[in-house]
Amino acid sequence: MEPSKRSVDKAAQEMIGRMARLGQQNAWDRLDAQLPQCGFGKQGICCRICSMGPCRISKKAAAGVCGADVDTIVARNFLRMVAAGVSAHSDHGRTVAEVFLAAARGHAPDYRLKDTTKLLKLAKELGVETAGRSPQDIAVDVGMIALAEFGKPEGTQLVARRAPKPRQEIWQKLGITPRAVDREVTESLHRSTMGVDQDFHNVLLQASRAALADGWGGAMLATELQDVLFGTPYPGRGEVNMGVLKADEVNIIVHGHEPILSEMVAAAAQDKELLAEAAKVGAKGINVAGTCCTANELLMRHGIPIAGNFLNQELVIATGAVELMAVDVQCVMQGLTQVAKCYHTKLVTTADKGRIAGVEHVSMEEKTAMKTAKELIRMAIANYPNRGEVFIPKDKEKAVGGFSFESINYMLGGRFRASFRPLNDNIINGRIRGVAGIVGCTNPKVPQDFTHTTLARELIKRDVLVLTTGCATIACGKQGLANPRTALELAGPGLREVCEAVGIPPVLTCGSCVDNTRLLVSCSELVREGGLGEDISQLPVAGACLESISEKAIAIGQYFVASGLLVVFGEELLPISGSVNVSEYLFKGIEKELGGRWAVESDPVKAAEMILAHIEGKRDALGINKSKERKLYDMADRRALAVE
Ligand code: BF8
Ligand code: SF4
Repeated sequence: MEPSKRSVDKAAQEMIGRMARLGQQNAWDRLDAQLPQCGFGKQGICCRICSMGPCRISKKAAAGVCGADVDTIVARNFLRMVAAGVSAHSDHGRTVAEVFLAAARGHAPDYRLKDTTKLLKLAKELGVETAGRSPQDIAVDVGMIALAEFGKPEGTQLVARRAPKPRQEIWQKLGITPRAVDREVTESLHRSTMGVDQDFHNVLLQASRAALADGWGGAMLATELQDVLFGTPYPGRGEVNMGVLKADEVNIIVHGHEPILSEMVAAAAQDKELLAEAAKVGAKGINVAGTCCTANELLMRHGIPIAGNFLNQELVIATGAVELMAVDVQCVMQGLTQVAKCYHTKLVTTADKGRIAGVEHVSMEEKTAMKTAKELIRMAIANYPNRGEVFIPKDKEKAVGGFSFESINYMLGGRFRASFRPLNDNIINGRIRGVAGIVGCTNPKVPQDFTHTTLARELIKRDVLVLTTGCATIACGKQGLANPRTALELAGPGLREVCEAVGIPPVLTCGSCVDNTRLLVSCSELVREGGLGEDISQLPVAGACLESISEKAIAIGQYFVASGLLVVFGEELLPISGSVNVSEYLFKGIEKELGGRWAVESDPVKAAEMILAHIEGKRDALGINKSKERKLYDMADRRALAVE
């Protein structure tokens, strides 16, 4: 297949072509070898959870051996995907909580608590006494409470109280206020095992509760604690795409998810001794770049360049310019081992829970983090003289990263009156029609980056502010959409005016996949600020994930929906089509209960229309489309609303 059909990213196209010429395999080739993929799996109608199976629903067999019908099977599979996604985000969150606690206790000397303002705010929220206490002492209590949220025997998630009151009441009424993360994941697995929960609706209610334990629990805590530990992101410049690799420097790629590793590697790369060692082998410096969500974390906090997103991971190695790729957890393709064998690149696993057969393992422990990071860099330096032919695509784009909830608040309102007011006002007056979150991965079934970026362009053109996370952020970055200079040209007049006045691009990079919780917090703030209804479900806001690979994306989608939002997903990527009842519920019925719903659409232009129709419907219901007609704003109004 033509490289241009596999990716819209020019650098990726070059590398795909090069790998094909060299006879090297990547995910696209492996997908070809898998075709045609199993139609039962696509529809979610196969079950192999007990050994009377595997069973699959067909014209010949309307039920599994145990009698489970198609609704039960599809719903159970969906619940298990959600539970796996929740476990991934939340286990990441737990690791952060452990390191946070160790740092507070002085047991992780290389980590410091960087944002004590956020620490105090979090402490207050969690009921920790702050008066007359040192940040360390406060952090110990915060860390203990946070860690308990993953496995406490009683009670519900504390940060879920951030949701607007009516939202919390909806959850209570349905009995889905999330409890401890471990409990929700365990119960999900129990209920979906053979012979337990066999009412699809009941199964899907648990899917909502488990997902909420992620969005308003484990993942939210991950973001919060990471901000305290590594600093809350504020906008800063960076660069995105494979052109960030340097021909004359030692290139190190950090890949995966937990900033526990990448923060240390980034800091160690500035060590004078190591720079001198690099010079000794003829390198002009040490260049750290990221792929996938770890890259987002580094761009958000330090402006460290991003080499690419999920489907770039193998291509980056094929440049021949990567001395070492250090990976931790999630979205790390085992296929990397084969590509790395074709080059001098050293692939190293660092998380004890994420090892790859035949790959060197250097265990990253919080007590010795800096020592380990330096060891990794020394391995990379020692590998520099082994480089063969290097081919680095030129493409890279400027991007502004760092839009946390706090920084959006600050950018909009200014230091002295940090607030969402200007955003609410501009939504109410119609200059901004609404807000859309574009999240998710890249999938070889879809031309890489195509849907995320087309959708983003369509939405900003129509005055919808776009917030991005995960690999969608990197896709937008690669296409210049996170660069205010180029992206503002593409924005509609109202959005452009506001963005120019406030000094933000129309596409905001909000971080990694766990940072989708920043979007939830922002939605709560839009409600709290006033004028846009009482609950998240009333907001002119939607989420979209048209390129997804991961169970995490399903968990995110479900917690967005259970928070009251519309989520548009790639059609082939949501395996529920085998059950009419499950589909009906997730596309329609759930809206009556939770105010949000799923929709599927693979065409990004049509998806944009769907989102716009949703946004305008919400605006009509709020009555703000009418008020716009009544009130024409003059310059003084505009200044009052948008400037500063
Ligand atoms: O958590 S966007 S491919 S890297 S799953 Fe993975 Fe998807 Fe990328 Fe990050 Ni999120
Ligand atoms: Fe088949 Fe039922 Fe066992 Fe699933 S649980 S494999 S449907 S017998």
